[in-house]
Amino acid sequence: MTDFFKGIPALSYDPDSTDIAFRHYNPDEVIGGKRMEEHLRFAVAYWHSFAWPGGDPFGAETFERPWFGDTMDLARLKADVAFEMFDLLNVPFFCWHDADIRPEGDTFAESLHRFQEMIDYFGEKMEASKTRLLWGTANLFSHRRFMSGAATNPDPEVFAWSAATVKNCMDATHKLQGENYVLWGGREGYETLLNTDLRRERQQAGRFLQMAVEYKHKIGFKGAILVEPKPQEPSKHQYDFDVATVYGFLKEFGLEGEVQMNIEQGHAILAGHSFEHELALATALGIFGSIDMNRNDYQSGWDTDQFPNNVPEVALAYYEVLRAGGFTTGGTNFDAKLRRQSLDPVDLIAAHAGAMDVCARGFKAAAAMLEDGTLEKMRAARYGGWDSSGGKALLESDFETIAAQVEADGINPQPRSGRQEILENIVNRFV
Ligand code: XLS
Ligand code: NI
Ligand code: NI
Repeated sequence: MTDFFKGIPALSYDPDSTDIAFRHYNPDEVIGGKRMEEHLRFAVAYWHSFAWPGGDPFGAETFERPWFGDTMDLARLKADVAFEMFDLLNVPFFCWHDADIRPEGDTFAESLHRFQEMIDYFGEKMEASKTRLLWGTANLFSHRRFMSGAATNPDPEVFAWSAATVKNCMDATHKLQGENYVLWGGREGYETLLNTDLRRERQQAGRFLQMAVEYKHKIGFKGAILVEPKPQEPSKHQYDFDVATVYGFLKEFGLEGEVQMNIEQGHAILAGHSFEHELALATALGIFGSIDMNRNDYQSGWDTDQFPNNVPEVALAYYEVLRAGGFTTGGTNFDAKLRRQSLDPVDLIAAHAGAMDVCARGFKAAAAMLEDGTLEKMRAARYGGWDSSGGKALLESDFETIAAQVEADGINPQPRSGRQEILENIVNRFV
């Protein structure tokens, strides 16, 4: 045991607590035939909680964690503290990038060796813990070698380095029995067209993703390959802008049956959508996979990765998750970080506890709205005409037939209320 979280007791469900506890998240509560823990499938993000030093564009590190530094001993200390936090929070999952868990070496081989040593260390820790791996991923954006992209880099050596890195991260994810493998584009985009061969870069990214899928099948990895869309950051123009853009990309490279989406709240907002829009679209396209739960600051206009704290917003998101049939391999990953003034170990625990409670409240509201059924009934009624024989026949018809029919039958559509306020009032009864 380290003493990092000294004096902080393990969290439990205590609805009347005024201290740090779960007031809404009861992992064992059964909703719709499944325990809440199995519905929500919470995960801690290793990078924000243990690797991020608290910098912003105007200042460097504010956190002074005892594991900061470049040695393997410190990397193991970081892992020890991380698993202590997973236990305190009783979270079923965690997620990592290679760069979060091992110090970078002088060569590819040295970094890889350190990474594999840490993966084995994780393996040992996981034997003594309930926490499993929701997903692994490669950090192909922090080091300066990736400044012009990874798969989309004008330099083929960076493509090669990135492919080798993803191969090894997939091996490690497979070894730890991870449930998914995530690819977030990072710097797969461009700053200026003046130095960019857009067509070539997209081809490179498409081939790279095909290789990841080929390799998944080669090693028999049963988890899902997830792409995480994000607009504008870090590259000004990202090839993976949003769900719709990524779907077009998957279609172009024949990957729509192979790859699903990891949708992040903050990224949806940056793209000018709502979280629930991105979720509903992915579901409609058959590519919904998992979520990164966080929240952006609505004024600053960038990806602030705050912990979620808006129950109505979260409820509408989980409503779409439930309408999609819930998670299979996916889950709720807190891709969220503390504010840089939140220095204390207790801040880290409180942030996650609060976020888990916000999600639990949102989820329960969503489940109750679905169970109540009024919203779905009203939605179905709105499209009722399409279920009639006339409605169904219309889509099998053609312009000429329809034109003749409109005249012959004297078709004369009457506008009907969309009932938005009434529907919003219904939602308000649950949140
Ligand atoms: C960054 C992304 C990143 C991915 C994993 O904005 O959200 O954290 O989830 O690489
Ligand atoms: Ni993000
Ligand atoms: Ni993310």
